[in-house]
Amino acid sequence: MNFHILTLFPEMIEQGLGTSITGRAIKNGLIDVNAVNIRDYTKERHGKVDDYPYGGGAGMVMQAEPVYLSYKAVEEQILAEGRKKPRVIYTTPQGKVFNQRMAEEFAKEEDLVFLCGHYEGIDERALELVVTDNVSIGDYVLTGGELPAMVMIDSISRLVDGVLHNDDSAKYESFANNLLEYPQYTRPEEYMGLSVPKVLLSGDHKKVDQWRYEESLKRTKERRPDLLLGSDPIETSNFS
Ligand code: 6GU
Repeated sequence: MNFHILTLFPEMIEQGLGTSITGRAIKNGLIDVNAVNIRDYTKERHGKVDDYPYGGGAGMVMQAEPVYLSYKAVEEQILAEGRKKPRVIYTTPQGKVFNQRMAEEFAKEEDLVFLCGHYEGIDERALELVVTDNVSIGDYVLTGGELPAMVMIDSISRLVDGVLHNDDSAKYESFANNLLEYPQYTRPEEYMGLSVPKVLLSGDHKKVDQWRYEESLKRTKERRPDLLLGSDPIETSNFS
């Protein structure tokens, strides 16, 4: 899986994803992170990539050309290597809110391009020319698209075969079947007067599975009833 990130801050992406599980996945060749500096594609002096907005208003707007040319360079490389034109995700609070189902859909792609904006945004013409998907990570404002791109790349990467050591751990967790994960315990059996639920010590796998399912359901009803109502169901199911 190849991630290409168009950004003014490539070191932020490299540092952020170069650590921990994604860092190991890069070293093992399971994912590739190609952070492309948009500034390398300006033809203006002093690496200028932004300008005042037409019509006035606060802040600066990223110019169309360096964004367009940096995308074209990535597209050219992908096509030259014999792969198809990639989806291009623009990280923006004006996009569809990212969820596990979208992570699963994006994980099927061989290449994904993330376009990270800064300042007051990007010239609309560049977006019109290159973007296929507008995606947000939630209803709040951030200073740039790098953190959202890293959030999405992290959640997509852990769905790539081999990235997680335990193959099962990507299945039985929060949001699989629209349920939150059940509580987990490890040694010791008692801590500060609090005991591990007896069923988990019983060795009866059927009873353990049943208990975990009930805890998942209880937790989802308490904390995220919206998931059960299925406003955005990952898998349509009926709970009674
Ligand atoms: Cl995806 N991008 C930016 N720039 N800001 C955001 C966001 C994304 N999601 C919430 N705020």
